Amino acid sequence: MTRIVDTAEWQELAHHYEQLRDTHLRDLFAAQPDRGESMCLEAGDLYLDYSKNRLTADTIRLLVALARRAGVEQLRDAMFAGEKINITEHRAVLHVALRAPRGEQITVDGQDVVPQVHEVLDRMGDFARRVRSGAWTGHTGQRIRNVINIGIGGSDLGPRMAYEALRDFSDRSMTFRFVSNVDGTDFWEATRNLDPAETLFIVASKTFTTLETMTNARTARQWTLAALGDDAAIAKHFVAVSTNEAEVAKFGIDTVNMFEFWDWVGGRYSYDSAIGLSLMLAIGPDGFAEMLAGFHRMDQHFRTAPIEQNLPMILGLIGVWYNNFFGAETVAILPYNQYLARLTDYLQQLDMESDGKSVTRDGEPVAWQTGPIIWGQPGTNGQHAYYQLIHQGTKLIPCDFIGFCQPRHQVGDHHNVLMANLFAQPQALAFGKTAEEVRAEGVPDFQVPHRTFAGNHPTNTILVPELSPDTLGQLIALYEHKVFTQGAIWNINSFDQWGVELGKKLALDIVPELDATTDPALDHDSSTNALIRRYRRLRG
Ligand code: G6Q
Repeated sequence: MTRIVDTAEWQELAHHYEQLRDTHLRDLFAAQPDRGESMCLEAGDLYLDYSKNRLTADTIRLLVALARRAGVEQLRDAMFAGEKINITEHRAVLHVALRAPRGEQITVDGQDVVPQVHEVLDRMGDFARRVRSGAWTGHTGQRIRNVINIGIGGSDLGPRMAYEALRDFSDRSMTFRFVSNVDGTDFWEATRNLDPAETLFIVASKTFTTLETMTNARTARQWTLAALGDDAAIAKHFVAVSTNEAEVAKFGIDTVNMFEFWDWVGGRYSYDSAIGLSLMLAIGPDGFAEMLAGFHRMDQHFRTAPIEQNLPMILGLIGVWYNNFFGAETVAILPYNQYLARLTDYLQQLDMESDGKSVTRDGEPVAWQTGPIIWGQPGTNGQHAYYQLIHQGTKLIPCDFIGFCQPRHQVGDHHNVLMANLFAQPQALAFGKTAEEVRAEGVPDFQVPHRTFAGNHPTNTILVPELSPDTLGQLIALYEHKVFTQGAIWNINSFDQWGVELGKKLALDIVPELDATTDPALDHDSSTNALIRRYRRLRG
């Protein structure tokens, strides 16, 4: 198979880059008066303005040709058809089935999976209604007021992010917490002021063998039993979300209280499966269904829109343009919404775990850059911290700005101030400020170079009418499919995670070596041996 970098489409882009690399956004805007209106796309409720990027209509045409050559559409269709495109694990990749409406058909190994999805959603809905109404009580008959999700990585970041995002839609009389770190502090802080008689734990783990999660789950069981003193309490205070029924039973959770998902749901793509149970308890089954409908709306767009109008594909292609031709190493994602405080953390895993690969789907080393480093925080806070480097540093950092037209709460004129910042930053990043402009402001000569802004820093702006379960679903699906598009172009498997699997095993050998009652013969490298010895000595 021809390597993507050896195709005529890639070569044309490389040539085009040489022609365009020094062109300033100021000139692109001057040459095309309607650029701000023409370089934009809409899908569902999302509006993407990509005009402040260092590209022309020709660039888009060439990028679209690259996507066709790379077979992005064919891989997309294979995903929707339930083919096993996760080749290293021989699994289908069907997070899109998690939000398929009742009656739609998506088959894996000849079996339609949509009815199973809805059966679990119905069970989740029933459970959520009982807990939220008080019909489901704790062991002593008290109402459940606290829900703690125990999980890590894909079994934590999604529900945690979405709970934060949608907490304004949640039952405010209930407390929701998330324990992920095996650092005992995480569990201790999450439970320190809670009453076990009113607390429900959701143990969320696809494999139900992850060291951190199982350690936290065992501690949670002890914490519950220490207060309630009766094994029978476990059935009222613990439910599991997993693909592994045998391990759930072994842990002591009645599988009647287990919510299932399937091996064709990747961890980082799973929060709209039963992994989102904590979120459903918070916002209710109807809110959850609304979110799934939002996801589905973007899925439909991704599946049917031509590449030129396909919002996730265009976003992915613009990313390829900077990653592979401009040599940009990172992407900043900057939501101007405090409820989205954890969005970038979530997208960091989605993108970096999916496309952080260095061999092709055929196992050959890649000779091109793959997934970027994703980082960022909600605006406006970052403006007072690291935006300095984006404006005046030496690195090229493409940014996604995400804003909402309606605030969740009308608090004075805060929202206009917030949004004015969202509009002003991409403007300043694109157009900068010339030395002449700075001088004309009366700035003393010695300061002029320091107060000059080169501009030409690329940004996307995504505008959304308002934050809701529906638009959150659309936004997350947008980024899922963006990551998909890029992985398809780089010809990597975006759906395995062998680096994470490695991490799950590495510590297992060392855990017994830290036990103070033993005197282990250490046979690691000299650095690791010395560190372990020092730790043992200082731990006492
Ligand atoms: C996600 C990854 C990883 C995984 C966690 C938790 O795609 O595979 O982040 O979600 O390691 O795994 P379990 O759900 O099996 O505990």
